Amino acid sequence: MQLGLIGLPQSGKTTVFNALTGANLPLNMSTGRVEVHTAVVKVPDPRVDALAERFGSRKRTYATVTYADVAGLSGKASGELPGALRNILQQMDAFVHVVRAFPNPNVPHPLGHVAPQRDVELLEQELLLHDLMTVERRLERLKEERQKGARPKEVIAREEALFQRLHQALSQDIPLRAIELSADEARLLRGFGLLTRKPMLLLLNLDDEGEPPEIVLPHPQRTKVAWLRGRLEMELAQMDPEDAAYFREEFGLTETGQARLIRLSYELLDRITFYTVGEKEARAWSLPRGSTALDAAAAIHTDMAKGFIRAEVIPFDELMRLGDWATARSQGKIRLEGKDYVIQDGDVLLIRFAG
Ligand SMILES: Nc1nc2c(ncn2[C@@H]2O[C@H](COP(=O)(O)OP(=O)(O)O)[C@@H](O)[C@H]2O)c(=O)[nH]1
Ligand SMILES: [Mg+2]
Repeated sequence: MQLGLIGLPQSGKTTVFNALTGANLPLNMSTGRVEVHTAVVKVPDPRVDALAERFGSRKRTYATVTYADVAGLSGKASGELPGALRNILQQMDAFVHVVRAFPNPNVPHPLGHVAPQRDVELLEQELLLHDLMTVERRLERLKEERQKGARPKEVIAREEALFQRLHQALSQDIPLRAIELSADEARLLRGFGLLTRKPMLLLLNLDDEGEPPEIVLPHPQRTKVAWLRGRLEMELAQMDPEDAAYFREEFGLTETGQARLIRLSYELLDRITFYTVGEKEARAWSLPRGSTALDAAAAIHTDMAKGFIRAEVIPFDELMRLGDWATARSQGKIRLEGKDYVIQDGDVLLIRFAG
């Protein structure tokens, strides 16, 4: 799962990238070219830790997300994103929009002064315009297809109705992430790389002190707002842990900003997490919401899916309350589920399969 850090030049994207990933990319490197740097990050998960401690697991494996530091958005909202940038943005599963909220006289804002609400709207305009053009092109194509009779009439009509709905929304500055779509419609749109369809985390990048500004969202669906003291967190991420802990206390930062944000961005992806646990390993697995026991088995190993017999399932909280698998089983708390069982977030699974 890939999260793209986007934002105006000098908003602190690379700083935030370094803070989140522990990387050490150079700052102030806006070359005007399209550039991407990626890093894979573990999603901190107290459930993995609790399971590992309870079961004495030797290894802990967390879910991961990939962050991509994407340079190149101008904030000019001209509508024509450079092709290379468009390709990169279309591949992302969600965006983290780094919004500059730090005053720094040494770092000029590309638009003259710091105004977070304006920057949020400006970048959204850029994404909206991109999608509007994509949708218009598609509507043109569908019209041609209708005239040629290339595909069955009903199929084209259904697609046209959907794209018209999208067009109407986009023309009113409504991002597509705020629109209700059926599963079929969502599937149909998947290949079009519509940027406002992707979930969005607005990350206010604050200075070492000061409160986060208020952001007004006319369409808050599938959007989260958070803040980070970007430069401070980057410096802490690059210190040795003891010194970092001392400074954290000084600045009143309890949980690491890094951990908090990684969790939040994982939640944005609307995935569910299930777990497997044994003496060897306690492990988190990430799946799209709505996945079945068979999908879970396939995620672990193809042989498990092929020879699937059943899944033994217990919710994390219940397992922790009862203490261990044997107790849970003797009390009849382990459910036996078939292939089609829809996995719930927090389920602990044991897959029985014929190997
Ligand atoms: N004072 C302050 N400066 C910051 C903060 N975050 C970034 N900067 C500075 O802003 C400049 C641009 O940061 P950079 O991460 O390269 O921005 P990018 O162009 O969005 O990747 C650098 O000089 C950073 O040190 C912050 O939270 N506070
Ligand atoms: Mg940068």
